[in-house]
Amino acid sequence: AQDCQVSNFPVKENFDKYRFQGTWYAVAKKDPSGLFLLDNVVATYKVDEDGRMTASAYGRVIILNNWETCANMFASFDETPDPAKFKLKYWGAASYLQTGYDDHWVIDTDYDNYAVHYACREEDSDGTCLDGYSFIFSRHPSGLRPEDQMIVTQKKQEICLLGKYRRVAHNGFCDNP
Ligand code: DAO
Repeated sequence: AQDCQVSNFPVKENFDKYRFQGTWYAVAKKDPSGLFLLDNVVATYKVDEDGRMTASAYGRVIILNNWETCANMFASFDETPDPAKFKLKYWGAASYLQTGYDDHWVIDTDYDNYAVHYACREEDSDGTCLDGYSFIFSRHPSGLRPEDQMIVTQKKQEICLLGKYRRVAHNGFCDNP
């Protein structure tokens, strides 16, 4: 049986930030409370000259409950003793966009097709997650291959989020930012 303790969630072994570079399309998402990125979410990861992982991301958002726009977000990652566990500092190109400092765990990836991201923002006293979010990324906007879907389903279960995801549409809304 699973205890769903965040500290016990398995993450990618020997995560290689260099192989993770490039474009990832979010194809599914488990939202946190007060969700921000709605759909058309695309993230591009890079490792800069000093070895620091950074990212830029786009996504459709709704600001102040009624204004729809594309958020242009920037992120830098602080490393931790576990190479798959980062702290994500993020901010927007515009001041009205969200800023934050979240966990950014790579639960699993094959670098070429799929990735499972996880962040818990608030842990309960029993060590389970009270408020978290997760992206399922694909290298292709069309989605995951059937063989990757099987692995991803297993990973969703390991992080106690099976059945909590919604599909993330890619309909071109943020293609001309
Ligand atoms: O959508 O509610 C939400 C949480 C998303 C936080 C914004 C993250 C922006 C930077 C993304 C980098 C790769 C995940």
